[in-house]
Amino acid sequence: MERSRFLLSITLLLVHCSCIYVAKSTLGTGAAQTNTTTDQGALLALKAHITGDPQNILVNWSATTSVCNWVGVTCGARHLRVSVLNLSYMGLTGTIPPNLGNLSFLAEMHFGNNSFHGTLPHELSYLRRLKLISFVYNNFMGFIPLWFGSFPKLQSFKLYGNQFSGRVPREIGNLTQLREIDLGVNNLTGHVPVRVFNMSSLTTLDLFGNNLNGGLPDNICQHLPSLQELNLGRNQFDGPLPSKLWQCTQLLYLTLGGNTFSGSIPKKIGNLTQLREIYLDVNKLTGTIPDEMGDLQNLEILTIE
Ligand SMILES: *[C@@H]1O[C@H](CO)[C@@H](O)[C@H](O)[C@H]1NC(C)=O
Ligand SMILES: *[C@@H]1O[C@H](CO)[C@@H](O)[C@H](O)[C@H]1NC(C)=O
Ligand SMILES: *[C@@H]1O[C@H](CO)[C@@H](O)[C@H](O)[C@H]1NC(C)=O
Ligand SMILES: *[C@@H]1O[C@H](CO)[C@@H](O)[C@H](O)[C@H]1NC(C)=O
Ligand SMILES: *[C@@H]1O[C@H](CO)[C@@H](O)[C@H](O)[C@H]1NC(C)=O
Ligand SMILES: *[C@@H]1O[C@H](CO)[C@@H](O)[C@H](O)[C@H]1NC(C)=O
Ligand SMILES: *[C@@H]1O[C@H](CO)[C@@H](O)[C@H](O)[C@H]1NC(C)=O
Ligand SMILES: *[C@@H]1O[C@H](CO)[C@@H](O)[C@H](O)[C@H]1NC(C)=O
Ligand SMILES: CC(=O)N[C@H]1CO[C@H](CO)[C@@H](O)[C@@H]1O
Repeated sequence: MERSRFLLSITLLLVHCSCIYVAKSTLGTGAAQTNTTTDQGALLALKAHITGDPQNILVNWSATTSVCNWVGVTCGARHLRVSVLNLSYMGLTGTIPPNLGNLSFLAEMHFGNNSFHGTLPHELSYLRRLKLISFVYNNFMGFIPLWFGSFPKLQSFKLYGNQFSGRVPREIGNLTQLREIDLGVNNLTGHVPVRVFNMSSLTTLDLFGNNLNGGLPDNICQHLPSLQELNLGRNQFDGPLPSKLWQCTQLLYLTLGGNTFSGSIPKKIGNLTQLREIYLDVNKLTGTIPDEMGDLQNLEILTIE
């Protein structure tokens, strides 16, 4: 009697539990499906904005298969929402529709080496989980939107090889997780906001081949302890080389060539013992090459005009 009542209560408990479980999982699947539909809608809108796909790569981007199986698309295991969109090297031509801002679980956006053009819709600012943005080697134009400063998790921001114009927004300085900034080979003008030289998370700062000008803060390296690559080549930077450059002790690559930097090469450059490549050519530097440069044991390339 006791035993059967005990068993009954266990059975009831199990039934009870599985009811809750079923209810929960139905709810979960429902929400996921709704939002998978949202993701599908966003990507079909992107497909509709693609005017050239010579290799017919997006042929299976259709409602007959789940978005998670579409080429270039990766879904997160937990939510089954689109987390990575990798359209690099697909030879695509087209524009970015505002609907991409609906991919609310997107963490990585790789659009490199295609022929996307036009401007970036502000709806992309809804993508709060973004960690990586790469639009390298496309034909995007317009200003770098200020809302790039609003991605709390962004680690890598690459716009190399487009036609972005205007200034480097100071809002980039808000991105406390940012490690890589690559804005090279665009048409950016004006001064680089001091805040950008003050982002202690940075390992790469590449502004090569723009029309940026002004001097560098003398204490530039006090706030960039992790910097491994600094590329400011082919711009219109001027003034002296920062005397505290030697404090960027992790530097591997230093490119300052093709500017109008003046004055002498700081002796303490010899303290940058990790340096592998240094480009100082085509500037207005004067004086002699410091003997201390002989201390740079890892140096493979040195150009000085
Ligand atoms: C879609 O196409 C890609 C390559 O063309 C292929 O790897 C993938 O399996 C296809 N997916 C489906 C669901 O057919
Ligand atoms: C993106 O796709 C390209 C070509 O399909 C591939 O080479 C590259 O490794 C991919 N990148 C990532 C981060 O998956
Ligand atoms: C997706 O985004 C577009 C444009 O930003 C919007 O009009 C639309 O309502 C969104 N669709 C869904 C299903 O959320
Ligand atoms: C990417 O595209 C650029 C310009 O179209 C080209 O110079 C570069 O070699 C390409 N990168 C690769 C790895 O194919
Ligand atoms: C950047 O941070 C400042 C405060 O430090 C804040 O006022 C501003 O709204 C932020 N900008 C963006 C785009 O998040
Ligand atoms: C770059 O900007 C300058 C002026 O800021 C303009 O005259 C020039 O046409 C631009 N070049 C391109 C390729 O957009
Ligand atoms: C640079 O960062 C330090 C703290 O990390 C802060 O005290 C200083 O005000 C910042 N300078 C600028 C110009 O943003
Ligand atoms: C910089 O290098 C000199 C030798 O060239 C050395 O005496 C000095 O201690 C080094 N300073 C630091 C901070 O590493
Ligand atoms: C689980 C999940 O991501 N739910 C979201 C589905 O989409 C709606 C509307 O876009 C959001 O409010 C939910 O949070």
